[in-house]
Amino acid sequence: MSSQPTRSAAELSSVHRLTGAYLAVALVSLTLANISAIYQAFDTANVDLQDRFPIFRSYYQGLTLHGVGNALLWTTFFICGFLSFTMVYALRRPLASMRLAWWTFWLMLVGWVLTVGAILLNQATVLYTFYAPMRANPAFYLGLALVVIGTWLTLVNYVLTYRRWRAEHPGERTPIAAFGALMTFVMWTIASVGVALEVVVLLLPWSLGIVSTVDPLLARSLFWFTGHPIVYFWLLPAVVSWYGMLPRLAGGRLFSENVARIAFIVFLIMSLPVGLHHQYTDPGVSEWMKLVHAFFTFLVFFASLLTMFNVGATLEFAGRARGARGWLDWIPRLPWGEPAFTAQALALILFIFGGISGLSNASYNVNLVVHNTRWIVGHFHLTVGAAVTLTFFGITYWLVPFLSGRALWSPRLALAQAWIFFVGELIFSETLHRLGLMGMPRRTQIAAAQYDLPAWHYWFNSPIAAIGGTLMFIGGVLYLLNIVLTLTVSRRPAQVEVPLAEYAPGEMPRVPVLLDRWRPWVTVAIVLTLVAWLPPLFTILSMLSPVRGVRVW
Ligand code: HAS
Ligand code: CU1
Repeated sequence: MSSQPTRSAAELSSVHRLTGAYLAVALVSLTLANISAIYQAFDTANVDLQDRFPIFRSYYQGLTLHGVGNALLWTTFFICGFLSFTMVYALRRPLASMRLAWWTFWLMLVGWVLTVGAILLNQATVLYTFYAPMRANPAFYLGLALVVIGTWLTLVNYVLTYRRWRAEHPGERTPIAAFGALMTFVMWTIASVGVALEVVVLLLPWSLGIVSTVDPLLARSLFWFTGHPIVYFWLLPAVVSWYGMLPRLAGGRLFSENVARIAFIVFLIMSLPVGLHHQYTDPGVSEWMKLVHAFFTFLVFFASLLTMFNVGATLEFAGRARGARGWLDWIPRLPWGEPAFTAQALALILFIFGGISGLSNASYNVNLVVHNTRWIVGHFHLTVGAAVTLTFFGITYWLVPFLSGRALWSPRLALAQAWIFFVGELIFSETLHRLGLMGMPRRTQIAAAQYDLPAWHYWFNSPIAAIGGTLMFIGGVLYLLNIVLTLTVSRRPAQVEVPLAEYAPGEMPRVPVLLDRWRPWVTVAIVLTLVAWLPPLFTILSMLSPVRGVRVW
């Protein structure tokens, strides 16, 4: 170990209940969000489950629950739990304030109840992007605002924790997992200013009736200021696991800690100035600024390419350490019998395809073909739905046994679960990309739409998507089942260690000082953000055309 453990195991364990509480809310979000998943999968195949089993008031209420519950709540609560745990164990000291941490959790839970309550009561059927002028109940916006404030308080706690650690360990390099956890929250806190302004200045006063109109383009643009970097807020915790924990799960060492740091730094400085790639088709935004955001998008892509190289090399070395000699036989030598490893390895494989479709989206002219079609749905299921979610599944497979002291109820079921989800995701996303190229729209209940193309329903197209979606659904159910049975039925004690890298004193990676600094990189991030966002926001502000709200459901 680099630093002598500064605190006893008992002191570190103060974070366990907090992490468990966040995971519990994350799992409830995932469960609720995916009740409607099967409705959507079947809708692609032109089968209207909503009509036969109307548990939702409309297809779109279910779709809102799906998007908000998965993309916004399952992710955020999982991340707060997992990264708090990671900070504590990587720095080997408790959080600066457990009292603040618990207040933060309760605040976020109140936000969760308001948001989910508004959706379940059919008062916020506005989908997860909540575009104005669709107007939700104020509780929906207020709830989301509380969740965001909770993430800011989480950063405050991490920074205080980090400063104390720094005072105790002058001159030492920040362990990579803690570095990544901090990066995630620093990047996110800068990024979330956009959606905070949107909600507090525009949407909340408007939904409360304090002002009567809202400007849709301004609201959308503030949304996408946050809406692109939020995808990296979801991804970076997975990257923390790939760099900080997967190497040990695979039986090896991270190939290059410095390349890992450079990737995190690129994620920090390039995640923000790219959001206009979601608005290529929007009028009222200069074409030049769209082009600037397009080029910056190619730069942020680079951070994931570095990750691909670094994690790929790490896994190859791990396989060779297990005796592989040929070109590719390191792959079967990896610990495929270990669910915590396998789920994350399968996530990585799916992320390669998600990256490819991301690159197509980012290309200005290609985007015009795929924008607002099912292609985009295919893309984000491979990224947040697969790379991130399968990685989180893998993390749970060691974290829940560690926290509960009970061995995973069935490792074999967990392995089957990861593979079923992987195959389902492959089929589902491939088909959605194809349907998107045929013009099948997204955010649309196909089974009730007035327009339809016979080619969409050719057996190889939409029915196959429904099969893929059903496999993913089964994968989700098996995951929940295993976790619940672990917590209730499993009697064997867990034999799990936190898979953070440990180094003997002479083996520490040598890290240039600049790769362990904050101020220069945060400054670059803020400057690039201002350069990329001030001009379009000024233009939009100079030609506001506010409208009244509508309730479309
Ligand atoms: Fe995206 C739309 C561009 C990544 C999520 N994206 C979305 C939406 C979501 C989303 C949710 O430019 C829809 C938003 C909405 O509702 O409208 N995206 C990109 C690009 C990347 C990218 C260039 N997206 C993500 C990630 C997400 C995510 C990550 C969630 C976590 N995306 C776009 C664009 C749009 C968009 C446009 C707007 C489209 C439109 O018109 O609306 C890149 O960052 C991707 C980089 C990824 C790679 C892959 C690296 C691969 C790795 C795996 C290594 C594998 C190994 C294998 C080592 C370069 C690291 C190991 C081998 C073994 C054998 C185990
Ligand atoms: Cu994006």
